[in-house]
Amino acid sequence: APVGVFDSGVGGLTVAREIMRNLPSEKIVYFGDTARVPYGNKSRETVIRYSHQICRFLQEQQVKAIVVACNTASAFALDAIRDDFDIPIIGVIEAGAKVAAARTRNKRVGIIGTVGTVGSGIHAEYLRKLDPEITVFGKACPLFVPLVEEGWLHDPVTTEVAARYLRELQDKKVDTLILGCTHYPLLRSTIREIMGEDVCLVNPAYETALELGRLLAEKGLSSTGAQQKEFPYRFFVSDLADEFKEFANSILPYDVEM
Ligand code: DGN
Repeated sequence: APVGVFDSGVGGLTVAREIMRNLPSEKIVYFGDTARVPYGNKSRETVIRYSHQICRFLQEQQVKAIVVACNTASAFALDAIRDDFDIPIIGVIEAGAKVAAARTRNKRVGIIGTVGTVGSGIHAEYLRKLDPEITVFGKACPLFVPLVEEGWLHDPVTTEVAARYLRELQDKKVDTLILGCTHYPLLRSTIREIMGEDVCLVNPAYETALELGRLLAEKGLSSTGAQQKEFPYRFFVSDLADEFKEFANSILPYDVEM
């Protein structure tokens, strides 16, 4: 059976991509809620309602586990959907927080994400449970998502925007920074340039793929990949399939069919 992956839109493809790279035997059914994106500035109740609807859809596709690839949906809806579906469900926040707690030396961790994710304070909650001495500094970077979707990954405008957003975290001397939004791993080199070589950048998309591998193994749900006859990845969106395809083809290693 496939793994279900969902996001508010195209961003979760950074998570799907890491699952493809790190767990190549797993099939994926991806759902991008492109009609209702962004989730980053919607209320908790709304994000929970949307997440529920999508999980029901994925359940109909017979998925064996669900990855909530969207940081905002993970922050707001993970507990609610875990209560209502009896397959394993993981979000993207816990795995990133675990790695950040393990990597920080000065116990000052930065988290960047949408207004919703940063405002939820969920990273601080996880991190302080892991290590009460850690101080978390959050900064919402709402302009990053449209810049990435515009394709301005290596652009002076993006560098300028990033420098402004990140100055505060530099002043706080964080030594570890969680890229707490689906789109931000695509800005990794720009963020690296500004934060410098000494700051550890945590990519929750990658960490979540590894966590999914551990979870599937533990539950005896891992695929062997033997005799895969069909193309292992299926994509569904709620709107604008052509735009989705264009973005997907720019970051995935093959041409997406829908
Ligand atoms: N996928 C969202 C997230 O990771 O928080 C970003 C896009 C959005 O809905 N604003």
